Amino acid sequence: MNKMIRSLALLALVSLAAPTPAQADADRDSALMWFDGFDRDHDQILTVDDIVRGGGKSFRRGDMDGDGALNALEYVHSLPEGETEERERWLRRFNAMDGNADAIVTVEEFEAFATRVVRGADTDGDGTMTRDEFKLAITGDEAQSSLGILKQNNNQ
Ligand SMILES: [Ca+2]
Ligand SMILES: [Ca+2]
Ligand SMILES: [Ca+2]
Repeated sequence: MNKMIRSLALLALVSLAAPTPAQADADRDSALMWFDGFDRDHDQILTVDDIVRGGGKSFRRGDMDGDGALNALEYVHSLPEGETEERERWLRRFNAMDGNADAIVTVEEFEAFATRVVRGADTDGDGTMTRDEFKLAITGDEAQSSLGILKQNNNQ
């Protein structure tokens, strides 16, 4: 059960439910860009703290109405016009972060999301997520098998 929730969180993050290989590649690239965006010192290792710290910056930058949280428009605001597919990915990511589905992502929800992602990908259990662990988590067997789960759910 835990394993399934973990995988689904990662899938939601990276949107592996793409129907074509080309889209799956683009989804993976987008996910890796997400990783690299938080890896400020380029050591290819992320902790929950790294993500939370990086996220805090985007919260301050993106929070246009000053309510201390991000709505979907605020979240995708920095994306250039015309990036339709990437916008879709970001919105899926937004929904994955929005734990109580009230269309607003709070700092607490963001922190919970960061924790889920790192725990889900941290296969050697050292509390950090390397870029390789992350890559494996979004492309490995576990992701593949839970992709089946996701498809079933979509078909219901
Ligand atoms: Ca806001
Ligand atoms: Ca929320
Ligand atoms: Ca690790």
